[in-house]
Amino acid sequence: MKITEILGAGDISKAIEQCKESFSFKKFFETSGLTGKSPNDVKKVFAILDKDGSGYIEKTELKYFLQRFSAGARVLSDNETKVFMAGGDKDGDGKLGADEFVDLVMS
Ligand SMILES: [Ca+2]
Repeated sequence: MKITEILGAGDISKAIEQCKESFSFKKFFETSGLTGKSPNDVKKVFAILDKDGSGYIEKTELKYFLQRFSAGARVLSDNETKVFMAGGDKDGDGKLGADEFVDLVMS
C-alpha cells in the first residue's frame, strides 16, 4: 500500500515542509490529514512505518518517519526521534505498537 492511497499528496508535502526546521509530530499528524482518518486507516499508515514488519515501530524506523511519506524528506534528529518515541511509548518498551500509534495520532 502506498501512503498516497490514504493521505493526499498535497497535504503530505505541506506537512513535510512545516517540519523542515523542527519536527512536531502533533503538527505533522494534523497537517498531513492523519488526525481525521479512521483508526483502520491510521493502522495502515502504521504498517507502512513498520518497514521490517515486526509489528512495532522501532527507534531506527522512527528516525526515517518523514521519508516513508516522501522519499526526499529529511531524517529526524536523535532528539526529535526520542521525543516522538516518548510521546507514544506508553508501556515504555522502547518501541511503538499499533495501538500506541493510533492513540498518539488520535490524542
Ligand atoms: Ca518494526
